[in-house]
Amino acid sequence: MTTEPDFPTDIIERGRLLFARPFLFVKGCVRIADLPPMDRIEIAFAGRSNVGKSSLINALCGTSGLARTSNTPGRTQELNIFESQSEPLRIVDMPGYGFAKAPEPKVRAWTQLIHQYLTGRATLRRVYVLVDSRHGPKDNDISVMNELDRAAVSYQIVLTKIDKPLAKDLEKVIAATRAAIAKRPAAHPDIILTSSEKGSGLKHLRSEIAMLLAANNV
Ligand SMILES: Nc1nc2c(ncn2[C@@H]2O[C@H](COP(=O)(O)OP(=O)(O)OP(=O)(O)O)[C@@H](O)[C@H]2O)c(=O)[nH]1
Ligand SMILES: [Mg+2]
Repeated sequence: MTTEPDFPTDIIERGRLLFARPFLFVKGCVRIADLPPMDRIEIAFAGRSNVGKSSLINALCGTSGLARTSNTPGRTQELNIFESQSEPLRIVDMPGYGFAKAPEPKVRAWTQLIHQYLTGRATLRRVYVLVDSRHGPKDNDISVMNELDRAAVSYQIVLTKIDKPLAKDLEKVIAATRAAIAKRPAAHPDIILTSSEKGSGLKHLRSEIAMLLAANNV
């Protein structure tokens, strides 16, 4: 298993405190016009349908029912907004992409909403692109990375559900993911390994978010 970067202790502590205090659900947005004003830093969780975006937000915030999760792909259908009560930080849970079974007009509307949000939001400081650790990046993940590189929006890959694959298979997926992000201008060089089920990688992710706040002078 790869090791996590060494964060300064004050950053680790800030990350812990940030998520020890409540995050509240603010609203679900089906249109860009519904989004709250750009008055704070935003981070978004994007990824294929069913990859574990909503579960990871719940695990991160320590609140099981904050974001709605489901076994059925296509659970999250809006840009769901959560806000910290202690820091000027907003978390956006996005609908998943690549869900072929949804009705075509819905898929088109989601795709457009995701695209507009990811490439046109000035306060969006980091996109966590979630990738299933059993499969590695797929074509639609690569398309999203291309789009974020073009728009110069910072993103970081999070491998999800690491409780599922065998260690040797996970190592192969990590290597493939490293190769996929090498030389990408907007990609963070570190990959975060998580399991919402086991709580793995949460400290790493919280520390990255605390780093982001510090880097933005917040
Ligand atoms: N084993 C395991 N299962 C997980 C993990 N994270 C999520 N799941 C399961 O994966 C399924 C999908 O999780 P969600 O969090 O709803 O996924 P999502 O990416 O938000 O899905 P959409 O909103 O449909 O795009 C659920 O059945 C979760 O219980 C994990 O770390 N380990
Ligand atoms: Mg979801």
